[in-house]
Amino acid sequence: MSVEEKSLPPKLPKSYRLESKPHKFCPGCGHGSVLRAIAESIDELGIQDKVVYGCDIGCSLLSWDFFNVDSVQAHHGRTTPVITGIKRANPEVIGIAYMGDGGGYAIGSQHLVNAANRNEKITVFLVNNANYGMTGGQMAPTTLPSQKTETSPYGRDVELTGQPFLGPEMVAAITSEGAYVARGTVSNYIQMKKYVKKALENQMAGKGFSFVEILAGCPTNWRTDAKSTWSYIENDMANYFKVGEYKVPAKEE
Ligand SMILES: Cc1ncc(C[n+]2csc(CCOP(=O)(O)OP(=O)(O)O)c2C)c(N)n1
Ligand code: SF4
Repeated sequence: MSVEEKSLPPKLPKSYRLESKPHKFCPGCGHGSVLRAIAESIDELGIQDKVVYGCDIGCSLLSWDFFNVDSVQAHHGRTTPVITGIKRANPEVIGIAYMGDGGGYAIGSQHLVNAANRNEKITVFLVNNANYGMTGGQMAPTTLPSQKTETSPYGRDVELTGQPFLGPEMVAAITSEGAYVARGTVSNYIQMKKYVKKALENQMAGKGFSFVEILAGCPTNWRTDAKSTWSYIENDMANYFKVGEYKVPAKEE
């Protein structure tokens, strides 16, 4: 039976690659919600045939076949320059770089900094789950003060390791006019999707760099049940990482 002949649940986004569903993320993982918001936005904006999607190293790579769009996979944070190159070679492309906080803010942070500084006309979505998910829950730049991880078993000591990294705040500071920068959370899907869609619209309008960080849960490494996963995102994370829009192009202000 072909994919088209299968009877589908009515609300699956058109841009999903159906052969890769159900997806490969752990139950309760935030990546699935973010990817759904991206898919719905691609559908609503009618850009499926223009999107080139790049995923990083980390659990984001599990989305290499998530969408029915041209896709590429790169190393930590290098998804940003790879998508930049594709966009520069073909400005008609809508380039999306998708990554985790470890890839974007630590191992490959230089790529985010320089693409933002150059105001590259691409879109970066970065999932902040406060740890290195794929490798078993080590401390990331975004790990909260006192948060226990595999490499901070007594809780993160900010005197020793610094304060959690504030990505949208940094990107808003180093981009120039035309950039769109926001932080959303999977605990407010409607708002998060609005930011995701606006970031893509900003690229479609050719205005500048667009960047959205999304707060998300990693229940497998946090060792949390559904209720405490949600509470950690909504309370602990959102108390430190303020959700909202950090930079919008002048005409929209
Ligand atoms: C240079 C380098 N260092 C370390 C690793 C091992 N590694 C693979 S995935 C990963 C963690 C990725 O974490 P993050 O970017 O936060 O994504 P998540 O899995 O949490 O979604 C690490 C450290 C690697 N592949 N390359
Ligand atoms: S390890 Fe964490 S980030 Fe990775 S798929 Fe599982 S819940 Fe998601």
